[in-house]
Amino acid sequence: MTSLADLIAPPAGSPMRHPGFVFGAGTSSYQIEGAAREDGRLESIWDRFCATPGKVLRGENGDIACDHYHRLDEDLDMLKRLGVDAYRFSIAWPRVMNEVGQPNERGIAFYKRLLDGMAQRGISAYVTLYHWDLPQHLEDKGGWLNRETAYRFADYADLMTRRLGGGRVTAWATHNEPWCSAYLGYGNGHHAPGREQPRWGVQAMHHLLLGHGLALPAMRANDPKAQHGIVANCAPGYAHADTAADRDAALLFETYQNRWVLDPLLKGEYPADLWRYWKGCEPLVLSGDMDIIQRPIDYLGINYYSRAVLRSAGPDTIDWVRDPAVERTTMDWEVYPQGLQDMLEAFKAEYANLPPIFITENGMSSADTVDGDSSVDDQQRQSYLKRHFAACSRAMDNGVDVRGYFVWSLMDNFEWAFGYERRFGLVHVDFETQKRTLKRSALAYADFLRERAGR
Ligand code: NCW
Repeated sequence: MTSLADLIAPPAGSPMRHPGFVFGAGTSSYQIEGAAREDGRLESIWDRFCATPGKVLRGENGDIACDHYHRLDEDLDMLKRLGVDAYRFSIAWPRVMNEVGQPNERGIAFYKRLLDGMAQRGISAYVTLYHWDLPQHLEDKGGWLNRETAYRFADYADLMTRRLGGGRVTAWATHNEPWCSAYLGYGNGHHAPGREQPRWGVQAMHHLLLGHGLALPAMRANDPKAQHGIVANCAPGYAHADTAADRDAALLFETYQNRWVLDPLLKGEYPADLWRYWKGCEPLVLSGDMDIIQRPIDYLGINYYSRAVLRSAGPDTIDWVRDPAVERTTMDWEVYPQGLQDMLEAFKAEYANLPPIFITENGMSSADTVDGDSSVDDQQRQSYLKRHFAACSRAMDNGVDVRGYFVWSLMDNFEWAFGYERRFGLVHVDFETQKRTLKRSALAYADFLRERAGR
């Protein structure tokens, strides 16, 4: 008979079953906290974007979200029940600093309580500094198009690592998915602040990466025992047909999706091919910037969800090919576990100095409902996770140094421009009552983690 743990567990003999391998779950501040106007929290670009008609499905916003700010202890107990080694969350910059860069003690106190609550429960902390909620007053001065924002980010990182470091945090990440902040925020306007010019996306990326590099020295000085890194969303591209043109299309996709971020960080340069994709969009790069950006990191966080299949649509132009027959999630993303293995192995081959990797996000959205007996049987998620764990395991068997894996997400939450409809959680949230219900995937994850710990 298969146990609950078997619904999800990595294969027998997998290096992910080793007790040193870190398993966790993740969230981000704007997606779960709510309390948008409490304790001196400033307006963020997501508050403004949500209030702009037509930007978010059904006009939803993060004002209440999972009300995590007021349900901290309950949520910490839920994490404990899951039995995870680690929890990845982000700090809301607008909560912890005022307009002139002074600390907001009430906001900082919340994260101290969170970190103390985790320590009491034996859960280690992986903390992201920037998961997309820029203070609106900085956007009013140009946001990530303004070079100054990179320096303000470094000040913020300095303050946080000084005030919250000292043994409480296992790993800091500067940014979550700078590709999304830059391209979706400034290039195509799907995300806050909703600016829409490719060349803005490219300049915003440069300043995000610069902010990352500028922040590192103070982070290391303030919290020398912690690991310091960054998190990128990455996806492999596959040629639709085995032709030179389609293979080139796949390569160009990977350049714009992955190398745009990873090459500056790990090679100190933008890939030359990027300017075939972003023609005439080269950013303003000052002398010394690339050295700052390529400062060494201790780990690289990778968020993996899906792959893309590409075909050439003329010189330097690519088309996504959509196969209607393949399995998809409610995000309309293809379920393709093999892509995780392929991509990790390709990164190992491509970057001689690839740091240790954490899969900082992997998971899926589905239309989960609570059955009468308080159960949520999210079969697709159980199978999705099991297959992705197996793919990660194969990459590790082939020599890729993966140290941990965080399921996205701990609980259903505000899924940005898609509002509350796309449910990524291991835990179901009823947004009317704020009742949390562990889905079957969560129960299976907990069972696996209990078994692994020999409890
Ligand atoms: S939209 C997006 N997400 C989701 C969000 O909830 C989270 O805050 C993000 O970190 C889930 O994880 C991230 N990321 C955009 C990634 C696009 C990947 C598309 C794959 C197709 C090739």
